[in-house]
Amino acid sequence: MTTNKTVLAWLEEMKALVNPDEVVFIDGSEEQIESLRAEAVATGELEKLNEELLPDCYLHRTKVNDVARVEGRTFICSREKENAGPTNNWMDPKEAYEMLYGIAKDSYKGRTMYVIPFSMGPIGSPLAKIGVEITDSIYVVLNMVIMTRVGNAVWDALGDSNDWVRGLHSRCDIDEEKRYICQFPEDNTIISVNSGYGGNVLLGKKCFALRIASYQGWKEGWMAEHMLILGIENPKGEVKYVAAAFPSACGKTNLAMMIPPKYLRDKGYKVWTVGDDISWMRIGEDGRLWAINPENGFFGVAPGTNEKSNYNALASTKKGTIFTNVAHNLDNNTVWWEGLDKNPPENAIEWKGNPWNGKTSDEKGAHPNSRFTAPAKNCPCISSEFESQSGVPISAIIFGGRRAKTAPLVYQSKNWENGVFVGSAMASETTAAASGAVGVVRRDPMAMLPFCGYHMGDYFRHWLEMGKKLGDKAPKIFNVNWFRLDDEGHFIWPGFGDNMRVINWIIDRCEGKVDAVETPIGFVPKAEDIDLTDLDFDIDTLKSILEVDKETWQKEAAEIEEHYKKFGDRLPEELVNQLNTLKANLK
Ligand code: GTP
Ligand code: SPV
Ligand code: MN
Repeated sequence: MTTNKTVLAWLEEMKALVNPDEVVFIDGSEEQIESLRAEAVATGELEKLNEELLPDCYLHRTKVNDVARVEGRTFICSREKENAGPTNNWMDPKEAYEMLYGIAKDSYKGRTMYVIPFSMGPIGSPLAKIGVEITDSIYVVLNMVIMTRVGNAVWDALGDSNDWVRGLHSRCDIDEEKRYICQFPEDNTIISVNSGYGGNVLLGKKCFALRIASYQGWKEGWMAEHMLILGIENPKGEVKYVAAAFPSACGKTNLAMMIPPKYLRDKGYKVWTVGDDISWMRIGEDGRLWAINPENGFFGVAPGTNEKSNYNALASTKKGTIFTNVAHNLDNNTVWWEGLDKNPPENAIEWKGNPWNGKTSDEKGAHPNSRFTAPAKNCPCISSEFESQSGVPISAIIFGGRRAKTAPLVYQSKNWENGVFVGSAMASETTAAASGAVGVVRRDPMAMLPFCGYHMGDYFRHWLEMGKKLGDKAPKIFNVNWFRLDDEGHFIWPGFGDNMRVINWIIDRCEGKVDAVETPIGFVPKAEDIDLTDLDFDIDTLKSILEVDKETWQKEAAEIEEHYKKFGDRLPEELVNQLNTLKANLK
């Protein structure tokens, strides 16, 4: 419990609003967690899976209308509309509070109010921040216990401070028409109603660690980014860290846990996971950029995860994991999803809760955005720096997306400013991680389109300012694209563990060990510098995906110009100059 007056006053206010039958403080103890699991099993909210094969693992199904983030119903409620910028939905905070409190009023009647104190980042780290979420869902409590650091130690770390984020979640009736995910960056407040799906309700994740934190980072001189953090150990035992921003369901978890090809493992290369989704970064006393992963678990995409594609993610799900919207294999009380193996269960329940025969059905067993919530400590390649209070120093920042054509496998920006341009112009095909059409190319600057808590023109300016402060200690900025398609629609590059071949080139560039070819968009590898040992992949194909086609890029430049118009006079001059330079280079 806490004696913090600001917390107690807010809890009183919330309790009067939502009117619960009971209030329970989550203390982080194993006994309490176990009793909540039992209660959720008793009500059917969770199903307990096979204790021998999947100890302490559970299955949950959300409502069919509630399976992904809802960008159209996500709002930034800044006092000035202009400050939310052209890429966010905006609502006046006064009106938003009134409407949301109206929806939440008495919504916990007959239910319990759970109070979750949580830390984003190792408790007590100077890079960490604290939040308090109240919820009426045990599923949310148990997911937050995996995804963040929860319990009494958080109250101790908070003390009397008022520097904490308020999060109100209410399931209400899971009514899509009344679903709202609202961030109030100026008030450190989040209100989420009428959803029970991950990214909408685990308020520490996208709502706090990106939307609120990006705003805090802007005001306080640090960065909150949609980035994985990966350590690469070379045969000498030296570890270099990279951070990579890819849009939702574009490969962060996979890259963060990849297994290098055998010939590299034999030489002594190793990969260490620090984070798979979010990175908070500050300039350290040595002038370099230092990053922590504010999370404590992985909320990963299930479909496509298998022994081969992502061994470490699969291994992470073998105990203490909550599966959401996957298929339930009734023969052995385990779970299944598309791409797990070639042996779908015959006697199963699909994600919506209907009987399902995976051998004969044309329907999917798991939702394309079905997820696992797995403790980070389960990951076989979790970094020894995962709990580090100071984080890890970042050598390279990598942007990337799903582009069937246009973007080469990898290129390096010319400098920080040019790298910010590359990030600001990023585009990717939409995925099932958010509701709406899938496969449509859209501009998604720094993979932050759905997550930036303020005007994106100001966000670009903040990136440029960070670069000035970092000077020659700034990480080098790269762009990758694992998703080039051939004329038959197959991925050209093998991807997954073989991405290590590209990461090694990136590290070599950071260390000045390899040259590159200068093109109008940046530095591209010489094909022979991407090591293809033991890979059935010919060098001409590699050349074809390293090529920068002028005509295609002229079209791309015209689209970037169009995209830039939205930002009006808040678009930094430097980026306009970058675009003009690109256009001139392409002449
Ligand atoms: P969020 O959790 O939504 O932020 O997603 P993410 O960026 O962590 O994506 P994730 O690693 O879960 O990958 C999403 C999908 O992309 C999965 O279906 C993967 O199998 C697929 N994928 C990941 N890496 C590669 C790759 O290198 N090549 C190809 N072709 N597919 C990949
Ligand atoms: C994403 O969509 O980028 C995710 C999953 O990582 S969610 O938590 O739903 O945002
Ligand atoms: Mn994500």
